Amino acid sequence: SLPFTKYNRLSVIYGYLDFLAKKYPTFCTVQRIGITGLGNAIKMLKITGSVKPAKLSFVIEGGIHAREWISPAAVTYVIKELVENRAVHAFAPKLDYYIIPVMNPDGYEFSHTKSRLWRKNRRDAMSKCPGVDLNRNFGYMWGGLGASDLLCDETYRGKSAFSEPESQAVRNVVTKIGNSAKAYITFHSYGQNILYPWGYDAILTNDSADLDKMGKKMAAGITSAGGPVYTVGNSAADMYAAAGVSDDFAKGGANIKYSYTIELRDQGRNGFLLPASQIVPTGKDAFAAVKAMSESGVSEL
Ligand code: 0X9
Ligand code: ZN
Repeated sequence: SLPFTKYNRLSVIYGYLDFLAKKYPTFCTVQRIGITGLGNAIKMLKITGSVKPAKLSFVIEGGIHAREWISPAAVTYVIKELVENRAVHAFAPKLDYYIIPVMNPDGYEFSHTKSRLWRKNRRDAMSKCPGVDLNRNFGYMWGGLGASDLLCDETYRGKSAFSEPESQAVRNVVTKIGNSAKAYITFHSYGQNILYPWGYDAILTNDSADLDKMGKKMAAGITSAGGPVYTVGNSAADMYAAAGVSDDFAKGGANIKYSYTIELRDQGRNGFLLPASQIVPTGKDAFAAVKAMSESGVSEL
C-alpha cells in the first residue's frame, strides 16, 4: 500500500498513517501531536498491544533532520511490519508503540522541493538564516557542547530549550506516557551506529552496561536479519558531543531507560543521498533493531 521503492513526500506518509488507522481501528490511532511553523501537522501513530492495558511503551521517532530521508522511510517500514505483517501481535502484545515518522515536516518538504541537503526546521523561513536544529533544542543539558548559538549554523540550538513546536510535541508525548515508557529510539543517517547516552559529553550513565548490552542485541538482530555491521557505543565517544539531543532528553529528562540514536545506512559512500533501492534493506535493519528490543527482557520488567 505504500511504495518502498521511492522516498515518499509528507502527504503520502501521512496518508498511509490515516489508512492504517482506518483499516485497523482496534489497534491503530493517528494523533496530531503538534503543528509546525509552516502549518504542517506533526502526526504520530499509536499502535496498541493486544494485551490491555499494555505494560510498556516504546517511542520511535524519525525525520528530525530533513535531509536524512532514509529515516522516515525506515520508520514507515517498521510501522508496516508491526501493523500489516502483524509483528506487533506476534512478539509484543504487551507493548504500546508511539511512532512519529516525520518529526520535522517543514524541513522534510523543503529538502524535497528546494534544497536537498537542508537539515534544520524552517523557523523564520523568510529570514536570512532560517531554521533551528531540532536535535539541539531538547531541554536536557541544552546549550552545551556542539550546539551553536549562531542562527546561521547548521547546529543552531534555538532561542531556548524547547523553543520549537516540533521538540515541544515530542516532549509532550513522552511526558504524557510517563513511567510505562521503557525505550526511545531516534533514527538518523548515516554511519551504521547504535549510540547511547550521554550525547552532551563523553560521560556514561550509571546503567551504561545495560544500554551497551541491549545495543549489542540490536546490532546482532540486524546482522541475523542479513544486515550489515552496526557499531555500538556511547554517542559522544563514538561520534561527537552534542547537547540538546532528543535521546538525552528521553533518558535524563523523562527517565526512559533504553534510549538510543541509531544512525542508519550507509557508511558514507552515498551519505545522505542513499539510493531508494536501499530503503527496504535499511528498513529491515531498523525493524530488526526494534524487534530485538521488543523481544528482550525489557518486556518482562
Ligand atoms: O548530530 C546529530 O544530531 C546526530 N548526527 S547526524 O549526522 N544524524 O546529524 C548525532 C546525534 C547523536 N548524539 C551525539 N553524537 N551526541
Ligand atoms: Zn540526524
